[in-house]
Amino acid sequence: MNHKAGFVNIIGNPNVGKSTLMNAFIGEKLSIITSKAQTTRHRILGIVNGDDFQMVLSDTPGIIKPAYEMQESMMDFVKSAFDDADVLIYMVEIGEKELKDEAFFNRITNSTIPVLLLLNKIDKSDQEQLEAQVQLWSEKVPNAEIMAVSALEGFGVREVFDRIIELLPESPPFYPKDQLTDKPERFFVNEIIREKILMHYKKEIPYAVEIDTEEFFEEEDIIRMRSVIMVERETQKGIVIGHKGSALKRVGVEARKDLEKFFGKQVHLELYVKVNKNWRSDQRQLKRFGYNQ
Ligand SMILES: Nc1nc2c(ncn2[C@@H]2O[C@H](COP(=O)(O)OP(=O)(O)OP(=O)(O)O)[C@@H](O)[C@H]2O)c(=O)[nH]1
Ligand SMILES: [Mg+2]
Repeated sequence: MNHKAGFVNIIGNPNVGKSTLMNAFIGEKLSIITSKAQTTRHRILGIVNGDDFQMVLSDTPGIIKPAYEMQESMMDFVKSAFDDADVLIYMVEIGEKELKDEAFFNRITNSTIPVLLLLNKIDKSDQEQLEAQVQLWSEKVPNAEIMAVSALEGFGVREVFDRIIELLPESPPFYPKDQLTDKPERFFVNEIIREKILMHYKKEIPYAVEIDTEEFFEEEDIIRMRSVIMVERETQKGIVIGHKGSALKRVGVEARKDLEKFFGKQVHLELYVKVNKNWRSDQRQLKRFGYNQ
C-alpha cells in the first residue's frame, strides 16, 4: 500500500471560516472560532491520520495589512504557509471581494502547486448568487479548482477532504501517527481563554490581550492551571476585571468548562490580569509568546 502525506495550508481573509474548516476536518475544536476578525494569531497544525495517509493541515491568521509587530509576525506565519504547502486552500466567503494584500494574491494565482478555492458560507446564499460567485472566482483565480462549501454545516466538507487525499503526494508520514497537533497543551489553554475574551469584550480589548499560562500541573484527577491575562494599559485591566470582578469571573467559568471538555478532565483555573505595556510591539515579548518562528 502506498502512503500519502503532505501539507495542506489554509489561507484567506479574516473571518471567512478557515478555523471552522480545519476543526471540521479534525473533528475536534482545535482552533478557536469567533465572529471577530483576527481570531487566529498563529499557524496551528492539525493532523489527520489514516492507515495510508497523513494530512497535515495548517490553520493561519487571516490576511491583513500589518499595523504593528504582532501583526507582522502573524503575516510571517501566512508566508511560511505558502512556502511548504503541497496543496493550498484559498478560502473565500460568499460576497467577498479579494485579498487586501496583492502580493499574497499573486502568489496564489501564480502557484505551481494545486490550489483549491473554497467558496464558504454557501448556506447564506442562493443558487443564483452561488453561480455568479463561481463565475467571478474562476476568472480571478483561473489556476484554482473551485468547490462550494459550508464549513459550519459540514456541507461539501467530505468532498473537499477526498479531493485533498487525491492531491497528496506519495510520502511517508511527517509526524507520529498518533500526533494531533504541533502545539503544546498550554497553547490551547491560552487560546481557550482568549476566545472568551474575544467573545465578551468590545473594541480594542481583544486585540490588546495576550494570555500566558504560567502553571499547568496535572494530577491524577484534576489539572491545575494558572494563567495571566496581559493587557497593554491600566484602564484595560479595569475593564477586563469588571465590577467586583464579575467580568473576569465569567471568562474563568466559561474557559474552565471548555478546558474540561478539551482535556477530558476536571480543571482548576486561576486567572489574573497584569499590565504589560506595549507587548504587541516588543520583539522580545513577542518571541516569548511564540510569535517568532
Ligand atoms: N453561516 C456560516 N458561517 C460560518 C461558516 N463557516 C464559518 N462561519 C462563521 O464565520 C465566523 C468566522 O469563522 P472562523 O472560522 O473563526 O474564521 P477564520 O477565517 O478562522 O477567522 P480569523 O482567524 O479571524 O482569520 C464564525 O462566526 C463562524 O461561525 C459557514 O459555512 N456558514
Ligand atoms: Mg481562524
